[in-house]
Amino acid sequence: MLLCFVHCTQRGAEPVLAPHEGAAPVVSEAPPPMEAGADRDGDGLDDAQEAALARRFAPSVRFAGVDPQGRGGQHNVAERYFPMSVARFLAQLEAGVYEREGQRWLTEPGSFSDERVVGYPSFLKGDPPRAAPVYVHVYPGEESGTAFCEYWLFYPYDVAEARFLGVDIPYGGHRGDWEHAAFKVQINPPRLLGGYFYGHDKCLVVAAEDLERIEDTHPAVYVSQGKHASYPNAVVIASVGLPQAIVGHLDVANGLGERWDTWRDTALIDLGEREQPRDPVARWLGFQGPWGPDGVWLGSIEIGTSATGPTAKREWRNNGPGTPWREHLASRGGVLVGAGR
Ligand SMILES: [Ca+2]
Ligand SMILES: [Ca+2]
Repeated sequence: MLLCFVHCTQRGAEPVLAPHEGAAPVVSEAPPPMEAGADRDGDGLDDAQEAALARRFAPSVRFAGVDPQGRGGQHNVAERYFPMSVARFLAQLEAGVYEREGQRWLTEPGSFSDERVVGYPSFLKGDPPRAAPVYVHVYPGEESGTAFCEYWLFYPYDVAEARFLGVDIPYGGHRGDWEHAAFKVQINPPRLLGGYFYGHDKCLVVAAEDLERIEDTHPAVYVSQGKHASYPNAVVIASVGLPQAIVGHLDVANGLGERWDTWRDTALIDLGEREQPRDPVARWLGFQGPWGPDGVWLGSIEIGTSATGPTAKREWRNNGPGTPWREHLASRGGVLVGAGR
């Protein structure tokens, strides 16, 4: 009965994988240098200045790890599914060659069609921690001298397990996951003006003075284990607004796992604007469909699906208004746990 109520449907067939000895596709996603004085994405900001702002305010991304005190219950596990280079993902999709669980696998090529991305397996772990690029979108704010910096991550898999009426079941996991956080900034002198943290269709707003930061301009972003929602502090918090006795799923964003200071040794790939994308991403930035074939249902309500990409989301170039973080924290019974590092 329970499993009839909570179920995964419209789930694309899993491709049949065979062990493969050949080489994995090799790709380069190196962006062309940003030219000072140029405005190739047509947003009114000097492109070289956009690049400088993106790096100046790039976040410290903190993944979840095992908490020795066990806070987080059944979800107290370390992150295993990390972001991935889109270029590398698409090369694998088109070759039908994947790396999973430390082995190489071969299947039929998938496709990146007008409707949705299909034909790739579940449980792809992404690139090794800190190896993926961060996709950035910088655009001018309405107030003179301000800008917004959005930081987008592509995860090939989102995994989750929840306790429904006391029974643990996998729910909500899906192929293709796009997550992000954004910051409003003052351009000169560079200063953080506020933060916007996303996940589970929420926008959590944080005032500048409440942002955790490194070297003054780099905010911390805590990523919830498996689901990859973004939070401004190390926290354990209900992911849905229902009593835990009915639906027990916690976002464990404790920051005890991998730490990724994205302004150091990370490719920050500027997306440009929807109408004028940059060369490395022009092929896929305008794609409006889901980046995977999965759907998850609670009765007749679709509660999870393969995610759409940056420009298909309403938050693209549209940060705030949202829910004040402290208000959300209190309403969900969230507990700040402190990363201890
Ligand atoms: Ca520009
Ligand atoms: Ca731009």
